[in-house]
Amino acid sequence: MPTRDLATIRALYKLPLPDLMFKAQQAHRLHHDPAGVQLCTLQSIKTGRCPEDCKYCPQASRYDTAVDPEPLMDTSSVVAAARAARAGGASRFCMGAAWREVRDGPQFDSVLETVSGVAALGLEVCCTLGMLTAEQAGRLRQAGCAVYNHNLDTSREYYPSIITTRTYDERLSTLAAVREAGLQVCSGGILGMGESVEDRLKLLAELANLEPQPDSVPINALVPVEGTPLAEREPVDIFEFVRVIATARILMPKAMVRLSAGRTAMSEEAQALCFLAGANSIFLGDKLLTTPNPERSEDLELLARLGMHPLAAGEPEGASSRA
Ligand code: SAM
Ligand code: DTB
Ligand code: SF4
Repeated sequence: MPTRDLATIRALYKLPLPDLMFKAQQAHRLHHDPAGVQLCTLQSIKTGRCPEDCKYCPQASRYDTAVDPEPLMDTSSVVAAARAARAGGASRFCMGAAWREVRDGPQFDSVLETVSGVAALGLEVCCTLGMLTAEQAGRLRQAGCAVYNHNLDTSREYYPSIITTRTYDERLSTLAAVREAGLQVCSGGILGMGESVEDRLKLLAELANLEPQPDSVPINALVPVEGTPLAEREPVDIFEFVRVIATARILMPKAMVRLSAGRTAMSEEAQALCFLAGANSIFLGDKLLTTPNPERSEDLELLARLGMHPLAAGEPEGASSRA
């Protein structure tokens, strides 16, 4: 079992970039196809009017942003979107709702029906619906959901500067409930919110010390959105971003490390560096939940130029063992 104390993590992060990249690639090749990238599509199934105060989020009702609120989508509309995503080459379909938490009742019942419909298309289903109990996570699993996304976002220390309407421990309890129900855990964070490098390393330590470790670790670059308190943040330094990806890859070698939000502000070369550092998943399609993402055709072309290929559904974790 590798040591995952902060000093060791810091020492890794601070290695000369070529050494860090080499270690990350070694870890990557032990558990993954180094040329494979999982393509996921995001769908916001309930948009805006969120009661939480996450300072980065365009969907929080307390900030005046350009997001048009939308009530919960019905099952047939979401299944149609999922079918289109599958036709476009996605193997995982992630549904997000601007909820603080899941509440039992007709809306959750509708989400369960939607999950069954999307799973029946052969897509891997991921949901991100806010806090939930183990019982609710179990119902999602029974409906065909494979993965639950719930981000820690940042270090425990920096968290209260970003979110005050729920605690770090509540985040961790939801992750425990997700695990207890037998769902895969997807949890990561956002870089570029004004946190220090040390905060980023503490986030990695939190994630890497979960037992078991997350199956999937999304690393988002903040998408600064007008109207949110973080609208004016400077973009994160790309080499710092790449270092976080590489460090995450070394600390959590079996996880899918996802190059998530923020790619529209990155060059193709920067994204290629992220793949070389061990990122092996991206969101495909010109919209994330509410903010822009690169065009599907541009992404497919970039992968082709790099000689990389999409991973099929169900293939990733531990599918290939290469030295
Ligand atoms: N409401 C649920 C929750 O917060 O868990 C699920 C949806 S929420 C939009 C999912 C994640 O998107 C957040 O945890 C955050 O990490 C990410 N996110 C939201 N706004 C973002 C932004 N402007 N830039 C980067 N990531 C963002
Ligand atoms: C994650 O870590 N990133 C995705 C997914 N999980 C749900 C969400 C990114 C959202 C970016 C802001 C938006 O489009 O609203
Ligand atoms: Fe709501 Fe999630 Fe946005 Fe926070 S990140 S405001 S909980 S939708």
